[in-house]
Amino acid sequence: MTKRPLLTLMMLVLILGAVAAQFVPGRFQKAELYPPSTAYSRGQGDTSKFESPCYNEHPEWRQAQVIDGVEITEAPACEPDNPFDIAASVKGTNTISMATLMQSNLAQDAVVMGDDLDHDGDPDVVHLKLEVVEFNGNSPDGDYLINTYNIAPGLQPGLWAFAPKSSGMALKNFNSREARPFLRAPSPTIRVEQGDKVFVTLENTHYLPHTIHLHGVDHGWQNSKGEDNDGTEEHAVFPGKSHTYEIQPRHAGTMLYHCHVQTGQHMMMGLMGMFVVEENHPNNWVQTFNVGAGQVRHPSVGVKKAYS
Ligand SMILES: [Cu+2]
Repeated sequence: MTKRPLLTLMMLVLILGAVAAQFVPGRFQKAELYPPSTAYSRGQGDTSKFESPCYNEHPEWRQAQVIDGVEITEAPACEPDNPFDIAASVKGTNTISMATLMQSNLAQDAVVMGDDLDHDGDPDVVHLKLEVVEFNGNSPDGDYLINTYNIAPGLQPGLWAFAPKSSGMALKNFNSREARPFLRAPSPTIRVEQGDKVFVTLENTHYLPHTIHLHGVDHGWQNSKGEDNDGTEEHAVFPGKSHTYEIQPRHAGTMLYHCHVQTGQHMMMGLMGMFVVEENHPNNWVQTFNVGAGQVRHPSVGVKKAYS
């Protein structure tokens, strides 16, 4: 009989403990609410204990350097672009050295530079090739899965992006699920000069039809073959097919290119990028593709100009 009050007391302590645990802030929600990468451990005023947000896989890519005569500025950002891609995007995959091309991720016909039509020291005929890539599964930002979308029975892509035509495989190696740094969202910024004759070829490497619509960019309705030049849905480029759009923009500006097939969905899946037309300047070798879509590591003449 003397055991009963002791049992009641123990049960009371357990119940009170369980109630009190509900008020301990963050104790039980943390694991569910936050993906691992955002659960930083913070030292008291000691920044050396901060978890580094950088992989810093390629410290040599971040340095300022000159490749095949192309000056490339330093990249302070975490995930720098491969400087060999930048050099090839500036000089063209057809004129860069083979050693540089081999260290880039670009196919030999990804950025083909042609004649200097106005004799001002830079090429004015530019042939670009874009593919469509799909991202699934892991994000490089953490070891959690990225959101996927049910677009059809059994099809759950995460993201799509246009990518300069590349060489080799899309993943880092056969055991990796990580895309090579060259394949990124958003789609690359494309940069040309006012008056350039630009040929943009979409090689549809994807399983759905897509187009490239050059939104706000000065272009004709038909290309020189009399085919569609506007990239609207009724002129979709089907899987395995390719199509070339021709543009000779008369005005400079910052515009957009995007897929125009099921526009609302395909654009939001990532099939859009900036299309920058710069004012024509002598010896202006622009960085045609900006894969990271951030820092331009080979700034154009107009950007470097000093104004009084
Ligand atoms: Cu599309």
